[in-house]
Amino acid sequence: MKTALITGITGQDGAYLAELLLEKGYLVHGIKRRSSLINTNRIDHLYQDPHERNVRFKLHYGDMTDSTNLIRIIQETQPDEIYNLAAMSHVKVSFDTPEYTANADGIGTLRLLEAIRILKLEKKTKIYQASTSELYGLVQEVPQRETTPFYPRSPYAVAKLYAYWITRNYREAYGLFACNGILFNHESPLRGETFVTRKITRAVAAIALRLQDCLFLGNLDALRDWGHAKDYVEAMWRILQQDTPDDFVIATGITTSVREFVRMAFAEAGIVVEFRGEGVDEVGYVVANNNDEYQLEIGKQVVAVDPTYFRPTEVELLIGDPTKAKEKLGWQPQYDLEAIVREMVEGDISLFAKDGTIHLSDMLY
Ligand code: NDP
Ligand code: GDR
Repeated sequence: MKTALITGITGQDGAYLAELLLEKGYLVHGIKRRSSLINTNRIDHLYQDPHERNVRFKLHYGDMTDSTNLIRIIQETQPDEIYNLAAMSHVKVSFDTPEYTANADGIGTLRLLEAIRILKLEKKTKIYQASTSELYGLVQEVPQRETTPFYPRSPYAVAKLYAYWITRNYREAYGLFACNGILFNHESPLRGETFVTRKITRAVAAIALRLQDCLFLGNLDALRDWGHAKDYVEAMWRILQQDTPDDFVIATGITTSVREFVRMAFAEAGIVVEFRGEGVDEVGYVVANNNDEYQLEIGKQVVAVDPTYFRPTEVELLIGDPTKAKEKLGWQPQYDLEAIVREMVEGDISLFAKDGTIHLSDMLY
């Protein structure tokens, strides 16, 4: 039985990856940081009573900012594969907490790589680093591929740039099986509520159910290459199953604006939204309602721009070229954007129908 250690197991990708590895027969260890409330909703269905025999899913308290803790967990678990998914992953928040982001996302990766060396596990333990399309930042070339120059545009992306290069350096310097997956945005019903896709699908559900009036967003022109998290964790696993360590772009090759995502999400609920105006004065309003369940009047304004959500430096256009992953990993995304939007909107409508609470966090970023 292979053993995997996942950092960031309570996150969107951690949950899907844990599920995938358990299906494949792995013993899965996850690192979870301490929180004042239990935040294991995404992985509760994988829970196994630790007092039973043959438990294949185990959680350990830990933090990417604590080397002693990481070394000890790796020593105890002796993993064949480490997936480093833990990060302060919100681009806008990284402008508020730049030093912490550098520590957790940048130096945190170094801590794991050094732990492998300190414990002399170079021959045994492979490591996957969650690199990101944010590395490309200011457009240098489209579509972006493995050889496209990086130009990070946020403290998050700069921290991830360090993590990318330290991973490559440990591969070249010490022969570690260390790989970067340069993943473009990937979404799902498990996506954090303050990333734009989930913020939109939650708002569509809340507006349709008349729990919320209007959705406030930042840059509607931003273009993203959106895939499904389930497809992308499959790519992570495939990257570590190669004969030699390498770096791969994982993307769909199709880009869509935030504005278009909003239209698609409302359309999924039967509500047709159009936009008028420009810049901070742009608004989205209802032009047709094809769903009798939702009492939304024609002309109602449901989207507005709030400059609070603008970023000091923005990434305007991401579109990835997944050719290398297709050829070498045999990887192919199964979901298109329409299917992703449908799953997310349906998920949020049923969530709000059960519990119609708007949380404070819905107002942030
Ligand atoms: P999430 O934000 O959903 O999950 C992040 C995880 O990291 C959570 O489990 C979080 O714990 C944990 N974490 C944060 N800080 C620390 C810390 N200091 N110590 C230990 N754990 C910590 O991210 P995703 O699942 O979406 O992304 C996974 C990884 O992939 C991240 O590194 C992200 O930067 C990267 N990435 C994501 C992409 C995407 O589109 N989703 C695209 C490219 C890269 P808690 O639950 O307690 O907050
Ligand atoms: P991103 O994701 O920054 O690409 O990082 P996010 O969904 O936050 O933003 C995507 C684009 O939408 C614009 N936008 C808004 N974003 C948020 N969050 N809230 C808004 O109200 C809003 N309005 C417009 C943003 O400006 C941006 O252009 C995600 C994270 O998962 C990273 O960890 C990962 O590395 C990258 O994807 C690839």
